[in-house]
Amino acid sequence: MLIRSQDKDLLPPAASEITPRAVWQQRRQLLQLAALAGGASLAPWASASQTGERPGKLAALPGARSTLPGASTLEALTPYADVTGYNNFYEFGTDKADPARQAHRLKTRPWTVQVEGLVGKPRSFAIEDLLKLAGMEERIYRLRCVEGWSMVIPWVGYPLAELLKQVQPLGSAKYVEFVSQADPSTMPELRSGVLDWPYTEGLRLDEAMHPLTLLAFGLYGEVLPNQNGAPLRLVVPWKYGFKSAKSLVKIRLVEQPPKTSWNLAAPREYGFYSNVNPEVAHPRWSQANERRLGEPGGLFAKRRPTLPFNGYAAQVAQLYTGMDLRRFY
Ligand SMILES: Nc1nc2c(c(=O)[nH]1)N[C@H]1C(S)=C(S)[C@@H](COP(=O)(O)O)O[C@H]1N2
Ligand SMILES: [Mo]
Repeated sequence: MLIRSQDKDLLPPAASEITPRAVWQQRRQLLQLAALAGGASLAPWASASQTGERPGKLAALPGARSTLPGASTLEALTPYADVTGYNNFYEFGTDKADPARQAHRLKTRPWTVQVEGLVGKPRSFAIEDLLKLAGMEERIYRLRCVEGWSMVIPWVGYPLAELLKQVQPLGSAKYVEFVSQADPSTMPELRSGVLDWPYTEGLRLDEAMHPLTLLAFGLYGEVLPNQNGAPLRLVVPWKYGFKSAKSLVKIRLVEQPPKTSWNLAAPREYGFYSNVNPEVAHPRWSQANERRLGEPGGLFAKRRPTLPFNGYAAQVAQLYTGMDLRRFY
């Protein structure tokens, strides 16, 4: 492995890729246990960068481990190979292996993100400026896909609120629309009518401002692989994965709920809210449990129960007080 000088201090001795994955997973668990036993001051997990994880050989993007409630978990990380090899990024094809095969075509430089709409200071941000806008944090979130599988991913990023504050949302702004890159010269599936392109998603403004809502630039201590939504994507851990739009080019503050690609494609199946909810079945399948990718046993591994709000109820349930979540699915 080529160790560039800027990366050196990220790598504790003997923790390069020569350490087999099983060993560092185990070491990480030991560190977690030690931290737990040691009590208060240490967050109960070792950050990906601290354990020397540089599994993708992409540019380093370290993040200080977040101490925010909900931004950690003791569950085992999903192996890098699954996080980067089993993806939904329909612009590059609908097979789970297509993004890893095709997304190398995505051109992530130059890259700008337009932040506009009902804001006092609309602005276009170069990716270089976005990378410096706020301190990078590492957060370990569960990602639950509406299709019934889940992963545990160490993301690197900062709260979306940090970016939104820069543009000064007006009082009339109630929702936020997120628009992904749509470049027919690099994204083969744009020729198909499988979704309305560009891929568009939306959140209520208070959801977008919630401290758990992450603007992610990296995972496993490195910049995002293209197939995971480089150079920046949304991660909303309490909602089904499709709310977390990849490769963002536009963020627009608006008064009415924006139209979203999945809701347009199948309104009965994909609502605007899409909070993870084991009690509301998808019209074609139950959402009561999930398969954790990368666990021993593969397809035959025991499925685990899906938790309300994907396990983040303590942090986010109050956003929905008084709402009928069967109606607003
Ligand atoms: N632009 C775009 N963003 C997207 C998607 C997509 O097809 N296009 N798929 C979504 C779905 S369904 C999921 S589950 C997550 C998957 O993220 P991951 O591949 O990084 O695990 O990305 C979401 N963001
Ligand atoms: Mo998904």
